[in-house]
Amino acid sequence: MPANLTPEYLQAEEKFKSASSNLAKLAALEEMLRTIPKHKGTEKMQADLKRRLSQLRKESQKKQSTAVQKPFYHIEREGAGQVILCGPPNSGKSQLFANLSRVETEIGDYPFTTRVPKLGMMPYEDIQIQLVDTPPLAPEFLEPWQLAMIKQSDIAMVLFDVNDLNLLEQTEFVLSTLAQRGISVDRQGPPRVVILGNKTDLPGGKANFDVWQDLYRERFHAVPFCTLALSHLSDIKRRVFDLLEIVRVYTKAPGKKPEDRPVPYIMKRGSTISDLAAVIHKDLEENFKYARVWGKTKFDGQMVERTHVLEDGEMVEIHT
Ligand SMILES: Nc1nc2c(ncn2[C@@H]2O[C@H](COP(=O)(O)OP(=O)(O)O)[C@@H](O)[C@H]2O)c(=O)[nH]1
Ligand SMILES: [Mg+2]
Repeated sequence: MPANLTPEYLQAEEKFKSASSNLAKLAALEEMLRTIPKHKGTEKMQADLKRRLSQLRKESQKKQSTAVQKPFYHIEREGAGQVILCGPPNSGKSQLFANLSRVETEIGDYPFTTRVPKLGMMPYEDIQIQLVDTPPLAPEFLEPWQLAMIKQSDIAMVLFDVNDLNLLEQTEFVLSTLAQRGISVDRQGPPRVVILGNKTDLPGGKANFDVWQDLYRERFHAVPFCTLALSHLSDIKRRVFDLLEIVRVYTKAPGKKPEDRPVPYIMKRGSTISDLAAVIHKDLEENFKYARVWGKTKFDGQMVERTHVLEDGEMVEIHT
């Protein structure tokens, strides 16, 4: 029998015993799982707790679904794109969410803190990108809406804790679950999938990442990651922006100076000036004569035709 059960654990166990509703039992079980000392001696107990949690969850869901409709979350898109953070329990989703969006969510040293999606906005230079933090992708907690939500997003960022003892099991589960929903992890999309091997800052983390990536070399390319490293955060923001395949375009009226902090139009990469004109106003598109373009590198007030393909950061002046 494992020793070293903490007073917190024993207290949670008391709560479980005296709980009269399923909800209270669930809360107590989660608390037990959170406070149980994590070492070899308690592995069986941990597994048992997870099994009981899963069973109880299924039971209470069954009850719910006969009484009320199952929750389904459709998230209104906001900003320049939607990024969903997903992955196994404790992989760092909420931490990453918090570090990217500066909105508070529960960050816990235990698996099942996030039960419903949480929304935030991630600033990227002068635009905002929507972030969604979600419950774990784990057999005992998977909800149907989670996959529907991933499928509808622009980018799914899948985090793994490369030091987790169950990493391989978790990877197999996530890959097969995504595949079942027709979500491919290799580039095509939508959604575009980014796999992060998180917590590489911990001792052995980099080596664990390498072994894992080597093992899955044929299936995906993961990014070695640490949610606490500022350079990793700015790299991932840039990558998100690139994967969204959008360009920011600024407009100004002919003969006027640009605004101080102009708000960009967000256009799909490959859009032309004609597409932009149509977004601004139908008349502008119809009466288009020419435009002048100022670019980051190439153009400097040159006249262009309506077929000019917009590049990120361009300032456009449309003449009718
Ligand atoms: N050392 C280290 N700890 C991390 C990292 N990312 C997250 N954590 C910690 O891992 C624990 C679980 O993180 P959390 O974001 O709640 O996981 P979630 O269940 O996926 O939402 C928390 O204690 C985090 O602070 C990381 O890159 N390095
Ligand atoms: Mg979380």
